[in-house]
Amino acid sequence: MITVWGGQTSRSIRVAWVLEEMGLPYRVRQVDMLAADQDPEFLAINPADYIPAMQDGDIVMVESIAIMEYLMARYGPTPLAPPPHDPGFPAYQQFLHLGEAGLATLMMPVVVSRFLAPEAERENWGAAWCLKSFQKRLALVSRRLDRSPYLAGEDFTAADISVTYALNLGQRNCGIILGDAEQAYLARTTGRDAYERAMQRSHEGTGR
Ligand SMILES: N[C@@H](CCC(=O)N[C@@H](CS)C(=O)NCC(=O)O)C(=O)O
Repeated sequence: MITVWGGQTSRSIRVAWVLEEMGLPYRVRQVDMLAADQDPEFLAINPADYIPAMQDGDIVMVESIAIMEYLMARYGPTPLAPPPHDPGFPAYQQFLHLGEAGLATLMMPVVVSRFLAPEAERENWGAAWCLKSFQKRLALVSRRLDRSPYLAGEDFTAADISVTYALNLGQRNCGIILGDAEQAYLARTTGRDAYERAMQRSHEGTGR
């Protein structure tokens, strides 16, 4: 049984969503990131102390996009990952990684500055730069959505799972304002049954 270490509002939702889309059995082990240093079971899984982590038998992995790629490669084929000669493959590959490396990662300095930094350090140049970069990079998503309903083309793929998380994070925690096309896109992706189930399972989870 695959175990996903994480929680409902974290990047572990990407992993649970892939598992739901693929119909694979799994359990969610919730991690309270504000008390993770008192969770030795979790620290044994990821001593670097961040989520998500995934355990599949003897295999333990971190990094949400790498975990998604592992699951799709090992338990696929799946329409979530178009094959290399599919016309949608280059866009798929780009947006799969843009969702984390190009977008969600930029939100971390913004989130920690807003919610965790001492009062005097909340407004800072670095976080403002990250926010501006995120907004500029959104142009890539917008341009693509002008041309097709999903990021790889006509069909929903794991690139949409990756970017949906980033857009939700920006909107929910960082004051990013999305246009109508991006809002309609989020309604399409998060309207999927597999997303609903992943959210539900991640919320219920299993305790410590
Ligand atoms: N690039 C990593 C980022 C992981 C990450 O930043 N996770 C957040 C929660 S969504 C976290 O655990 N933050 C706490 C920390 O890094 O100390 C991934 O995609 O998995």
